[in-house]
Amino acid sequence: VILRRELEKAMQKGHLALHYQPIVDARTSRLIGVEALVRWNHPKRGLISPAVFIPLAEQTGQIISIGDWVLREACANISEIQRAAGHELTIAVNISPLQFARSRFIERIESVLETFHLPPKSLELEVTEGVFLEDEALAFEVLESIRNLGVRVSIDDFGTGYSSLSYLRRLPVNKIKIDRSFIREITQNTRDKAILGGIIELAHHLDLQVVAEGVETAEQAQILQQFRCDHLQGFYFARPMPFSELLNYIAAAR
Ligand code: G
Ligand code: G
Ligand code: MN
Ligand code: NA
Repeated sequence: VILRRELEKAMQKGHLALHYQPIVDARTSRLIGVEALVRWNHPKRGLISPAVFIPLAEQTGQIISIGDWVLREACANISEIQRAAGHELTIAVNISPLQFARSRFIERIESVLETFHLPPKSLELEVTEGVFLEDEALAFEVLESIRNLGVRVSIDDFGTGYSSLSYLRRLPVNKIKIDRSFIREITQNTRDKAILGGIIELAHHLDLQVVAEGVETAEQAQILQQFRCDHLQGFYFARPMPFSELLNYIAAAR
């Protein structure tokens, strides 16, 4: 209960911030997008991870207002990010199942795109397989509406949920993000490597793009490149960083 009030205060006082993690093309290492990751800058406790306060916010319902803020903030920053890069980039925003199921979600997206004059394809929504748990038919409907807007959708943490690969066939999404637990041991574990290769090949047969998360070493990046993984994200390339740092990073990479 204390934390709930604290989180309320954090939002009012502007203590939430977005960090951005670069996502690169697997072949060229060129920057193709960034993922927005929320942080709580607590005056006493320092930086608090979303892994701590997002589950809390989901319990209290505060995820709705936090999610709205994250979406607006990310969209407010994107044109400056694109200007710094000198080319179009995608900004990926994590969407919690509760946000997704809300009746006015699509209108929120439309209104934010309009406010910031954004081309819809600049925005990507990352949803987990959790969005299908509550009301599968509704989830498919929302995904269709998002697709009709021209906004992209990726399945985050792919492989950790309940869905099977054959389920993928029916999903109106553009991309899967393979969970980092599948990447961690690919250099030592031939089974993990085989699974990874299989997922990538199948996704490509279904015309889905593939991002690998949690890439930490050059060896992992090389294997993923051999498997024709499209995009890579992880500490090997860059850590999540504040907006101002991202602009410096982009300037240095050009
Ligand atoms: O940034 P970090 O790796 O600590 O993120 C931890 C978890 O919090 C991840 O699962 C990530 O998807 C989630 N997360 C980060 N930012 C957001 C956000 O803005 N909204 C939601 N719903 N989840 C987020
Ligand atoms: O669930 P989601 O994929 O949105 O989570 C993103 C989280 O993964 C962020 O908290 C981010 O800090 C973390 N992350 C990003 N790259 C790496 C990496 O290379 N290794 C590890 N261990 N975590 C990473
Ligand atoms: Mn994510
Ligand atoms: Na993820």
